[in-house]
Amino acid sequence: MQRIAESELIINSRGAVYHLNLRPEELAHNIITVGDPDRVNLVSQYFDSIESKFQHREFISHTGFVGKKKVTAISTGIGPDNIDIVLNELDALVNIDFETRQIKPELTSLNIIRVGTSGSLQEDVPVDSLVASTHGLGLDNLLNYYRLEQNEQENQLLQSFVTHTQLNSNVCYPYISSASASVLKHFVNGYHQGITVTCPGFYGPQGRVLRLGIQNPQLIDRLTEFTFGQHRITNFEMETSAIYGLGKLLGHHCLSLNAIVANRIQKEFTKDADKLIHKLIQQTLEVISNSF
Ligand code: R1P
Ligand code: URA
Repeated sequence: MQRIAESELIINSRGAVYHLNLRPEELAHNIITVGDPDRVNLVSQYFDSIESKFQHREFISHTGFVGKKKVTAISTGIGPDNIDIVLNELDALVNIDFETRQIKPELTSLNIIRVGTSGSLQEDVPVDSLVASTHGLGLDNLLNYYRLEQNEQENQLLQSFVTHTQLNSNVCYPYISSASASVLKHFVNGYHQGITVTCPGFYGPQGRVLRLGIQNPQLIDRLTEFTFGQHRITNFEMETSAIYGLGKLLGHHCLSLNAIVANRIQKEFTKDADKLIHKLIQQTLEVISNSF
């Protein structure tokens, strides 16, 4: 089997993968990703015990136990480019032998749950509610660098989306990937479900106008109005499609959970983001502890 060169998979002097600064034995197979490095503490404060803590750049990780389940909480920073690093390195930690630098003959699937904040695109998905993303629809282009194959229904949805939004190839080639059904099924009661659109920025790419004009002023309305069969877009943020696309290609079980802090239709922002995030973290850990 082919050996992966030092330049392609960088392992530091501690024997840890370069960006995440984690060795294979320092990662749990149940993983919670958060955008904000400070949020890792909020997750691990609910652990029954903490085994290890590491940091390199914006990638902070705490690993410990919730009941009998080992969990790693790790920060990704903002955006799909960071997700490219995090998903590839998490996968390398379980599926590449760091001694031989070869892909292991038996592959491991990780459970990866994003606990993030998000903006709602629907009036009936108010601030302080929670969304479990059935799909990640990427406007960020990351998965166009990989060989993501979309099925017939996904291709039809994308075609209809491009026609409806008028987002042409000067801006992006949208892609779509879905949540792991086996993880999503645990997040039904108390959660809205819908398509989450992932944007490569917070301002222009999410239709926010401060001082700069934007190419597609109709974008928010078009996203809100879009339907395909029983599917509609509930919200947008900046990581879900990248997690779903790479997770699917690498064989991991991924879910994105969104704490709705802004409603772009009602033009509201939550008064207590911390309370909402704590609730989502506690509910996620409860599912991991009881059902995984
Ligand atoms: C933007 O403020 C950030 O918040 C959302 C977006 O996806 C983006 O990362 O998620 P997090 O709260 O997890 O960072
Ligand atoms: N995160 C985003 O990306 N957008 C929002 O509107 C809120 C949180």
